[in-house]
Amino acid sequence: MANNDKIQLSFASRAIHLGYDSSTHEGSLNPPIYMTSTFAFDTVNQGADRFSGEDPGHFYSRISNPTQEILEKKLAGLEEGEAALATASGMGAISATLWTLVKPGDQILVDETLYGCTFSFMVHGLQKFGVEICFADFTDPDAIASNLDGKTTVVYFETPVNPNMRVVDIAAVSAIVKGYSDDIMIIVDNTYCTPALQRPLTLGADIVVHSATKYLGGHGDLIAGAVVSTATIVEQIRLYGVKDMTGAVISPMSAFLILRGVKTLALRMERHCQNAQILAEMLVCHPAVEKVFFPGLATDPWHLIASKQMDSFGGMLALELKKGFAGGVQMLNNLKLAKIAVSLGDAETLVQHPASMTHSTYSLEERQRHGITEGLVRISVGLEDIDDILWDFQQALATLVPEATSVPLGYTGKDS
Ligand code: 3LM
Repeated sequence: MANNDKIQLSFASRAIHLGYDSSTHEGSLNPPIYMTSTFAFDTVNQGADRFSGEDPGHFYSRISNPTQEILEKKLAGLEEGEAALATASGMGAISATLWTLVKPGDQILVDETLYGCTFSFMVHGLQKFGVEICFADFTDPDAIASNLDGKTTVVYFETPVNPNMRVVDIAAVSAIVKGYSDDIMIIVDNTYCTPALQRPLTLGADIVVHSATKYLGGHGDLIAGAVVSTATIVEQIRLYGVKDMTGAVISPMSAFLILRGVKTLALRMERHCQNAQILAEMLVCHPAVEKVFFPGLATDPWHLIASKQMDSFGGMLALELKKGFAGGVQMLNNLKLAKIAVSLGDAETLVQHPASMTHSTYSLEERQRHGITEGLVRISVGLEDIDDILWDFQQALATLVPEATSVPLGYTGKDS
């Protein structure tokens, strides 16, 4: 949008218009996909100036590309950061960021539970190169304060946490860390929320990372990631983390698909949140269910913190069944509408078993130490009609408690 600085647009409108001016692209309502690896220079001098940074134009798509640039402007604005870098995957964003920021001898202080591949990148990757990884329970301020030391350069966490749905108070962690040292970089993985629900940079974080594969893309048809921060930090990560270290470059086609997905982000998140809330309220009353982990439930231990820092409670939930792991397997195998699949944030409701799938990068002993139980089932609540989602889970759970009524207390669907 040409003049987006002149009026204060809402999030939904900015998600549609920000970062793109159709008048500079032949009036094309949608951004062009610049499928090119290289860019021709008018003169040798112009080429040299592009390489030195004196001329800000593009020169090679491992560094920047016009379609990618439109996406980056949009994501930076939505996260309320100065700049963004779109990458080939969420792991590309995370690894490029950390390779840029740490050196041997540094310590990264990390929440005790992380997405499986982030955990294995830290423990099996960075640690091998002399970076110390220190785990602490970030829901406990004392645990953070007592583990910060002179070697700490980065503090890293997700919230809500994949897969156990703990919620970390971003403002509280930022106050503790910045009170200790302004130089420590606070990185928040905002994949579960997206900026539609939570903007960590406004709560004291320095860097936001994303798996754009998930809600940002929203349709399960691409793998991508993003980093948002100050212009200086983003350029360091672009020119060192991506250009020199990982090469985790986003395809212009994926950038275009995310731009298309983000247009409906606000609308989709609203429906994901509504569906998850209703499903959680049904599940928590179901006789086959032991425990539901969802911050939108008033009984959830993280409800107050989530209410403070999230605009709504998200579309992800987790549960334990009374019959434990075997019960979880039975429920998953009996679902007729929801798909058994990893990933999240798609239109389809996706269910998976973290211990054997997304978090199988932890050993059994590590899962026990890091708060990932063997019976945990994760649900990414999709955009289907809520009555159909409720029906599906009720019929699958009925196989576990055939003696119970098929419509448990708490059911709030249309035909109750
Ligand atoms: C998953 N997660 O099913 P990509 N940060 C978070 C994530 O959840 C993920 C990434 C980063 C899942 C992927 S598991 C084989 C499938 C909070 C990914 C990494 O590199 O774009 O996959 O993002 O939980």
